[in-house]
Amino acid sequence: MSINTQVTTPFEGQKPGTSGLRKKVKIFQQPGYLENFVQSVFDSIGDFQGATLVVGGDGRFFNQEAIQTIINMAAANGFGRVLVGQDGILSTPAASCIIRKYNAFGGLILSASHNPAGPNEDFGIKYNIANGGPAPEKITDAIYAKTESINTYKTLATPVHTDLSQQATSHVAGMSVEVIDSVSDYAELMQSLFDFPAIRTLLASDFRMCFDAMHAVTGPYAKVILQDMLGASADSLINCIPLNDFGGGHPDPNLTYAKELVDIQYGENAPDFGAASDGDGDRNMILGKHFFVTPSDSLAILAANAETVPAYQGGIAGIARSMPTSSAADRVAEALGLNCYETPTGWKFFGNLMDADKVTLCGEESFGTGSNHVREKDGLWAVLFWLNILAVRKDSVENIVTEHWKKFGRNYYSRHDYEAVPSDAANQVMQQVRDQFKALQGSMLAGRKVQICDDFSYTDPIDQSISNNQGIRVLFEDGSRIVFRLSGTGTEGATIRLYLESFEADISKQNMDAQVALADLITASESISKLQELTGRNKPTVIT
Ligand code: VG1
Ligand code: CO
Repeated sequence: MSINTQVTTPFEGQKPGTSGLRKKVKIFQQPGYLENFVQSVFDSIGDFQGATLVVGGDGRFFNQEAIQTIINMAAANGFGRVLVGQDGILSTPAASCIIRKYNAFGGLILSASHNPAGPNEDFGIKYNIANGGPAPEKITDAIYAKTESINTYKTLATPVHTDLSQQATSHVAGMSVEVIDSVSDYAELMQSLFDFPAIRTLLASDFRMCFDAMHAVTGPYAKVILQDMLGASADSLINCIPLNDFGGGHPDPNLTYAKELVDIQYGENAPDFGAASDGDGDRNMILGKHFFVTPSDSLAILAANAETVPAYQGGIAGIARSMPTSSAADRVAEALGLNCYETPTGWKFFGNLMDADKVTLCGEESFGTGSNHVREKDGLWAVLFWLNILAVRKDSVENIVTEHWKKFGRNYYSRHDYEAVPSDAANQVMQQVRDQFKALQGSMLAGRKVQICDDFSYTDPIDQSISNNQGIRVLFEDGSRIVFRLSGTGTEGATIRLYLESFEADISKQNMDAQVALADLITASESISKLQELTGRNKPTVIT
């Protein structure tokens, strides 16, 4: 079959952000747009002739069309085999699992995660390397540089359409295309990690749960694992049919966007446990009866209870968290004598630490937790981890969390997002704080002494690569923090994230509402940033 070397010209702005390239579907639908990016990936990753590429996505609008394009380009570029999830479906952690299990060269994951989907919404693509994790910055930088100079891409002169609806192997210009079960490899991995018999017993008792797939990719995974393998009742799984527009929703598992689940968990006769995951299945939200577990606390609690899970019974090597994530996990690491690392935001920074066995568990405040079983954060893994803890400890979510606070202290934590702010205003807010670094240092703010103000930068302890400008930190002597960061995943204007944290060791003061406990820091953050004044917003879009 003949290869077509198609002449093209660069598109502006094909720069991967925190997690891949995300743009409006309409932008991706321009002729050559996806092709330019995919060719730029292929030109930046080394010699893959005859090797295996994993392809799959979260099922959003444009997923299947993009997969057909990628299959033709992979064949024209010399890959030997493509593994693709049935119907084009692979959750992000399942893709990571499959890349590792089948020794693939890498994978292309089609997702804009929790961003809404549909013809007028978002699409995304990212490249994961052979360890199953997101490509590190040196590769994403090379990909971006290539998109700026690209002049040809390779595809087949006569495009082939692969039937993705059946598990079967076919051949495209000498390359084999295997349409595989999207769930089974991942389900098998989960079974090898957790105490399935104990969870099955828990679910067979009077314990009640509710899992919300938010009409996104985890529906089929939850059905197989929670329902078929673990015996959860059908009515305990909601919104489990993946839709290409996620039912018009915003599959971001937080207190604002997962409203249906939150109403159930805070309603009358609420289940004992509630959980949700996001568009591509790498995030999780954990709820108890009338109780919300912050993602930062969740990471700390998983670490403190790791010995309840068969896979981690022998102990864990260490914990890593992204900079804005609260230091609750650090307290556990300290108490257990474990390694503890603080990285920039984005899962790509955890890969080296896990590959070098420096850490076992990783987490982000943005509802992401995971371990070295794959190289992505993993929503259902976190749900199973919690179920495993509940099965072993036979206690409520609320008790487990409040007991944890009593032992380690409570890190009050909240994130305020101001979404789709004009970029100029967002940059002014950041500059406003930067301009005060000197004056703030050593001064009193919100009744506390400021210890350090800086732009967070990170040197990777394994390969020594440096990442600068990863968020502005105002650190107080008592361990409290105010952090400002601009999002790297949005597709409209800029999103400002304001992260707030304070520590409370006094047991009698650990049961306040986080917004109340953090009120003085919230006021102080406005006084130093003029955020609301400069953006014209009088409240955050989302509070988590
Ligand atoms: C956000 C989160 C970050 C996460 C990233 C990708 O990035 O803050 O912690 O790793 O999304 O998650 P940003 O740059 O918008 O703050 V996902 O679930 O979109 O793959
Ligand atoms: Co996601």
